[in-house]
Amino acid sequence: MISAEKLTLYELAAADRAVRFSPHCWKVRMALAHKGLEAETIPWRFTEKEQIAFSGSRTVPVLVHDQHPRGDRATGDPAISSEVISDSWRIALYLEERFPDRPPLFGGAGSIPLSEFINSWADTALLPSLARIILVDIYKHIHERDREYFRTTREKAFGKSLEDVVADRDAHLAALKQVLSPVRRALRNRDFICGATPAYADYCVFGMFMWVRCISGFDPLEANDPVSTWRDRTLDAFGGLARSAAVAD
Ligand SMILES: N[C@@H](CCC(=O)N[C@@H](CS)C(=O)NCC(=O)O)C(=O)O
Repeated sequence: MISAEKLTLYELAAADRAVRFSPHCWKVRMALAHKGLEAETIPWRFTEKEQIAFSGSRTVPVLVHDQHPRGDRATGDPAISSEVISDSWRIALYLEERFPDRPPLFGGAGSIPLSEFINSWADTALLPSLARIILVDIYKHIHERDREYFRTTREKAFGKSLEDVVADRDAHLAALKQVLSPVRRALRNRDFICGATPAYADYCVFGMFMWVRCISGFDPLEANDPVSTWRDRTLDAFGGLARSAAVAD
């Protein structure tokens, strides 16, 4: 990136602001690393809606891409252009379009719909399955200012108390194993969902496991599960970026 550009990423933080646990923010973190881009990250909490109101979004990730005149943003010159993008999928598309000379996230335009399918699968099948295991861990580790909001909104979504949602862990683990079957099968013939090296579809699934890793001490995968081996490989990508991320105590 030329020195006149700046990327800023708003991402969800736990009570410990170093712990960034949003699955969707992790998709973007990995996408930025894939493209070799650096971003300043700003911790954000569930109830700080006014802090991202400028984006028109009530959720993170939110990415701001500023371009400054004269190649030097240290002069205090106002940005000549400032793009604000919310929603991890839209951010991934933006990065691919704005940084075409960097490694591709999708392996060509023809693969974008397939990656979108994987992203939707991760959000609608894998995320709820993992939520049934870690919901109370999230509650325990978020800032106390966020707790009532989190409990109210999530209990409304699940139609029961957080404690009741996670009550039958063994059943939820069995269900998760089943949900992960397509990933397990895809990994029989290759190291990553996208092939020999990871790309955005991997990050869509991996983001969900970073969510669990950063906010819960519990590992829902068995060590001999190929999904666990794939997760290890992805934890090591980009110099161990994800492996070195702060986790909740
Ligand atoms: N489809 C959105 C989902 C974003 C989302 O749900 N973010 C959560 C954090 S993981 C959030 O900001 N939640 C705020 C809230 O629940 O009020 C994306 O992919 O970016």
